[in-house]
Amino acid sequence: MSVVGIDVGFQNCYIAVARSGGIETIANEYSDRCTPAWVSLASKNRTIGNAAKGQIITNFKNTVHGFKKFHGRAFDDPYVQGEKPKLPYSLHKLASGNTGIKVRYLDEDKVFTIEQVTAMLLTKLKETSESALKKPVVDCVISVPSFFTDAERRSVMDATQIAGLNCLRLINDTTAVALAYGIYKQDLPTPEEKPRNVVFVDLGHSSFQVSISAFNKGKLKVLATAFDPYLGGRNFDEALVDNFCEEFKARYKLNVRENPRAILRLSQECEKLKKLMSANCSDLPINIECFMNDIDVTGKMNRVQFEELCAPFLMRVEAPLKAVMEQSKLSRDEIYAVEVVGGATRIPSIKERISKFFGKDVSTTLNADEAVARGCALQCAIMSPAFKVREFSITDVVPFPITLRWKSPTEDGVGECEVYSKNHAAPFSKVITFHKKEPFDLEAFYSLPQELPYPDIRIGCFSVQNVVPQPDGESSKVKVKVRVNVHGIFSVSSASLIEKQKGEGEDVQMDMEPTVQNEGRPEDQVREIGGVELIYLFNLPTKERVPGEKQDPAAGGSKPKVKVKSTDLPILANIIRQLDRGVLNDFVEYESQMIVQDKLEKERNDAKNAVEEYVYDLRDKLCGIYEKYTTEEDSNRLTMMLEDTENWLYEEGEDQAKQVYVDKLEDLKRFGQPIQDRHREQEDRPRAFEEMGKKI
Ligand code: ATP
Ligand code: K
Ligand code: MG
Repeated sequence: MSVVGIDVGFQNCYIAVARSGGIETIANEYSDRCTPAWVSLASKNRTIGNAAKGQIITNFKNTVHGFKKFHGRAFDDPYVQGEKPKLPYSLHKLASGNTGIKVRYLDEDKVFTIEQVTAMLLTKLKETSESALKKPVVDCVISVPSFFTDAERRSVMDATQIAGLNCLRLINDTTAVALAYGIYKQDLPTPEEKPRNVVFVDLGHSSFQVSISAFNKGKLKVLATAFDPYLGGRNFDEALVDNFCEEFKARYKLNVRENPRAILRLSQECEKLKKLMSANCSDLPINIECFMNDIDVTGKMNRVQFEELCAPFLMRVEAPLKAVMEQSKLSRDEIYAVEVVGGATRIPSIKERISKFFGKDVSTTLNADEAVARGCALQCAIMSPAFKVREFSITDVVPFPITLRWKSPTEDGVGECEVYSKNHAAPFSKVITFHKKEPFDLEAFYSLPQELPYPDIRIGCFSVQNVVPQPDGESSKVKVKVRVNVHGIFSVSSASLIEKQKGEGEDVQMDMEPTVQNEGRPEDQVREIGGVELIYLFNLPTKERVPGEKQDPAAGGSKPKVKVKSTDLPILANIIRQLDRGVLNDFVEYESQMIVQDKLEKERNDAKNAVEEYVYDLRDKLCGIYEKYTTEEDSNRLTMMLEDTENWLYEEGEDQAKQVYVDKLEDLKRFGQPIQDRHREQEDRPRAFEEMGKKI
């Protein structure tokens, strides 16, 4: 079983793994611990990560990046529409209404779903982990922003499945960081003592997340989260790009906006400039040669100007800090530390603002780039039976309140109940008891539209089927279990019809409460809402309860023993924006075909490179060390052959099947090998004599 944690960032991905020595962040084949979230499609293969980023100028229409926030989004979503004109590649409205990505791949126009694109990236990250661990990787923990809704989380889960990964938990970025912070701390307060409250701030490329966690020995409880889903390092890059577009228009009469390549180059340079300004206050230059129309451009900026330019974004730092403090009901002196991570927290004025708000210096004890991935790997290690990890339980929160609504033709009106309040503990299951005579629908939605990062408040509709009245015509008791699972995803997970058994008195109470021990807050145990009971069932911080597991009504002890018959009811779920399950399976298959295609293309290229290398190597040696092992005539003939092959490689031989290159190499070797052999023999002879000498 593999223990792998993956931070899939909007811009940068990191992988951490557990090895006997502990948790380690691993490097990819470029010796880079960061793999860019880029995917490039081409006529023969895909390139992913660092290599894809290298394609941005030459193949910009088919090089996809900045796609993380298209998960679970409708094409018509204002965010998607806002991004569209900024992207060098095309977006496409899928039949489902979801956002697709249109590219040319294998010389065909193709539309990929966002799940497929993320799966491509995950395939790369999976391969990187596999080559580091030298074994297949399936199990992993992956991070998502804490503000990701159900639709977004489900979409990421589907991507992991397409990539052949088994995601044990989707963990919130800031929760992963909290785990990475807390698990090694030896001096945490005991469970009886007042907890240590720590604020975690993550400002990445696309978003700003803040959370407060309360730590005691062996556990952390997230108290509150707040966010600005649209504030990140990219806003600062964009502000710089806008600034220089204006400047270059005035100075050089260049319409940069009309040239996607130029915009891409300018963005890269602006990001570099932004990073340099984090370390320098003085004027810094930006120089781009042959920028457009053969014109070289230059510009400059210093930190004061930068801060002025970005003032509207800097101003947005405070609101989430304020919101998280208000929700936690803590005062500033109850905050033990403010830990910051994420690349964009390196901007000095961001740090200043955070530290000013809390009235204390921010701590940077965690690795700003790798803490999320490390937290993911730690969570994976905790969940893995193969690893022994210090007990550490995590209780996370529900980011947006969730409400259930139902109607029935015989019941007048609509019933409604908020099943999860904001910051409710998660994962968490509850049982709701209905009194119904016929099947009914439960519609789940987010009850505070103004808090959601997108306009669609729906989660899904769950139809509880096969409900029938009691034999006496009365309503039946239907127990419905709802839960927010370990990934932070809501569902109506099971339903059962409770029947009174024959021979029981009318006054005998049916079991009102499941007998499973309630670990929730006691005051929440039972609530009556419009004739609907809401029972908080249990709160299992890390492990999921087996779905459909039966409770034993006799185990309660204090309750009268009542005979009831419980029948499981099927639930038909219609989830918003979810990929069709059949289509998902096709995508799994298609991803593996693409992996094979990439592998074949790599082998073909390797075979071609082998011919090329052989040509250069042999030609050099023919005029050098091989000279005395061949006749002039043979040497000339072979040199001619090599030259022909070189020319062939640039023309007809540029794009051939693997076997053609293999055969070509064989041809050359028929002439080259004997020379090589004679050379080796000669080299080996003195050595052989030496050996013999030793023996004698
Ligand atoms: P997200 O968390 O939004 O999904 P991400 O995880 O990919 O995005 P990070 O890797 O945490 O983002 O941060 C990347 C951002 O940090 C980029 O905008 C990058 O330019 C910025 N950044 C990195 N180093 C510096 C620096 N020294 N000064 C300023 N900004 C920096
Ligand atoms: K990251
Ligand atoms: Mg991040």
